[in-house]
Amino acid sequence: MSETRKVMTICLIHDHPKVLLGMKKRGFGAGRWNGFGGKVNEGETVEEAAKREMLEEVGITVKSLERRGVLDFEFNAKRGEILEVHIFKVLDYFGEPVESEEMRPAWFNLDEIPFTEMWPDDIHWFPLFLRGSKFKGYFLFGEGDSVLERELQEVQVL
Ligand code: 6OG
Repeated sequence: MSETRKVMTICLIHDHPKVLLGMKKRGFGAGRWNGFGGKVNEGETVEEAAKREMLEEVGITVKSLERRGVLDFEFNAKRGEILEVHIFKVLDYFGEPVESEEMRPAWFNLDEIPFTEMWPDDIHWFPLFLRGSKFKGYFLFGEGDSVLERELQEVQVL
């Protein structure tokens, strides 16, 4: 069976003990808290896309970032269409979070991360992200918020 891939980004700012999330106001994933990001455009590197989305969605200029995870997502109802999501930690930035048409930002204490209002994969990889690991994984989603298959491993190199 042929496979298509959409490459996407998620950027997270972890200023201990808080993490910046955004409530997605429209489109895919609306109503969930998530990091900031979107699709990688043609002619753009994944890092460039991650920085562009941070500026567009929350008004933050990213000076440096580090890739920390790559996750493949697939929906049972749409087998063969993989969302390849690259997860970055923002290391250095300037600006303050500003609400956009797409996202309403808020800082969360690490013990108050709203996992029940996030994509169901997040509860699995957030702990790895927060403790500084790099990781790779695959999640297959079924109806509603069910996860039918899940693989997640820490890696040294992505
Ligand atoms: P736009 O469609 O707004 O980008 N995204 C996911 N994030 C998590 N945690 N889990 C998923 O499981 C996701 N699927 C997509 C990637 C969509 C944004 O949502 C993220 C992008 O940051 C299925 O361009």
